[in-house]
Amino acid sequence: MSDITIHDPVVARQTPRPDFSIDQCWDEYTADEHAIWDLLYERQVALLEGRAAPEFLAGLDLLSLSQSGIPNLDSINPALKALTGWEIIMVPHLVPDDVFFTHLANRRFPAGRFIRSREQLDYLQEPDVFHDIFGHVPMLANPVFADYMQAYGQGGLRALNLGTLHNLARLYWYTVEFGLIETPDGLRIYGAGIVSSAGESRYSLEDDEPQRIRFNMERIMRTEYEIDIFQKSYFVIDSYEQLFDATQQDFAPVYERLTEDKTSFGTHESAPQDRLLP
Ligand code: HBI
Ligand code: FE
Repeated sequence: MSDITIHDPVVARQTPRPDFSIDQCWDEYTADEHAIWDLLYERQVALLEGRAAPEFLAGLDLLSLSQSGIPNLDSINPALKALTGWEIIMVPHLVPDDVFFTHLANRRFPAGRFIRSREQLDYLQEPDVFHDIFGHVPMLANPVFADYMQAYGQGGLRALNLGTLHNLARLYWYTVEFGLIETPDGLRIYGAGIVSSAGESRYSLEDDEPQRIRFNMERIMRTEYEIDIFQKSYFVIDSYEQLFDATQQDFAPVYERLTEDKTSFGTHESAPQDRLLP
């Protein structure tokens, strides 16, 4: 964590609390930072009609995210808390896994304070306030997905002690970050990494290159991922209940199989058991 350079002066001057949280200091965002948020927001919302899951779009409305500028936690948190008991905390950068999972297990979503520069509009490595609040938070307004995220945090804490964290990180990657859902109107996006990316919002649904595989938790836990290119595989759920139910099973036999049989799949590999969608 120490090699992260912090460009945001409001972040750099703060000493994180023991839970790694810092203050948002919302009134210290500059007009240009708010303008970058608006630019990203307008571009994504235009793209996401007919591409994002209805629950994601509903979350934008429920949390009044169409308001101009970077959201103020003092106004979005009471609305989110009333809906599903979740709240957003501000953090200076990626936090250690155990801290991250502990927050999720307590319905707290860690979001970066900084916003990307105009040179980084299309891609940045580190999650900024747009990726975290525009990408992740609307789905936290959906009760079933909100339950899944808390159960995921609890599972992550268990996985830390079992040495199976990398398997759990894959589950997060292929659902929370890059998940697709099948709806009566066709495939839709609910993953934060896709909805916050202009290019991948189109590519994930319309390009012939990636394979789209029906959700299979153990298969996901065996699937590698690359962080800085469009995904070569997407996993498609039938419902958010399917996601939540997957976290309610006893993980011990799953972890036993993952530990005994180390089979893993590359990002573009297919597996015999895969049920592919067109
Ligand atoms: N920290 N702030 C922050 N945001 C994340 O998404 C995050 C993190 N720490 C760890 C982490 N994600 C990963 O371990 C998860 O992808 C599993
Ligand atoms: Fe993310």
